[in-house]
Amino acid sequence: MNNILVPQTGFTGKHLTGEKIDKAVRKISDLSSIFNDEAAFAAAPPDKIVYEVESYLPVKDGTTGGLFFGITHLHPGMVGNEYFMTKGHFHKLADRGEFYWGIEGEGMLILMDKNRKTWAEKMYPGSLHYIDGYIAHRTANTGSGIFSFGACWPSDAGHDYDIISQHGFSKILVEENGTPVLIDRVKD
Ligand code: PAN
Ligand code: ZN
Repeated sequence: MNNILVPQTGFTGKHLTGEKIDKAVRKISDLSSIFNDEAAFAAAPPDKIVYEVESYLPVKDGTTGGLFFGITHLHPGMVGNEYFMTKGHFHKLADRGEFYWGIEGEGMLILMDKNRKTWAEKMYPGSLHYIDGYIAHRTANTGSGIFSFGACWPSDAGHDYDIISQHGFSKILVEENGTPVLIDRVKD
C-alpha cells in the first residue's frame, strides 16, 4: 500500500462518472408556476424533459464546510416566448455563494437580489460566474442545442424554491425578434 489512490469519481468535461452521483430530471410537469404564459404551459407536453442535473455529493446534505459539484443540462425549447429554464432558487442558508461556469451551448444566468432587482449574465463555453450569497439564480437555454454548465456550492447551502415558485423573478427572459430580452414580468 503506497497511499496513492485512484479517484472513484470522474469529470469528463461534460458528465460526471463513478460513485455517489445523484441524477435528477425535471420535466414540463415538474415546473408549474415557473413559466409566465399559463396557456402555453398547459399546452406543452407534460413529459418533455426540460433539464437534467448530475451532482457529486461527497458529503451529507447540510454538512458545514463541504462542497457539492453539479452539471446541469438544459434542453432547447420554449414555453410561449420564454426559453426553457431552471426553477431557480435562493439558498436556504441565504448567505451561501456559488460558482457557475459555461461548458456547452448558449444560455443566460438570471439573478435577483433580495429587493427583487433582476439582471442577467450571458453564459457560453468558458464563461465563469460568481453568484454572491442572498442572490436568487436560475438559467435559461437561449440556443438551439443543449446548454450545459457546471456549478459548485457549499454542502450546507440548501435550496429554497418557495419564494421563486410563489413570486417568480421580477423580470422574465423572452425571445423578441430572435433575441433574448429581459422584460418586466406582468402577470395577467
Ligand atoms: C444548481 C441548480 C441546478 C438546477 O446546481 O440546482 O442548475 O436548478 P434548480 O435547482 O433551480 O432546479 C445550483 O444552483 N445549486 O445550488
Ligand atoms: Zn444554487
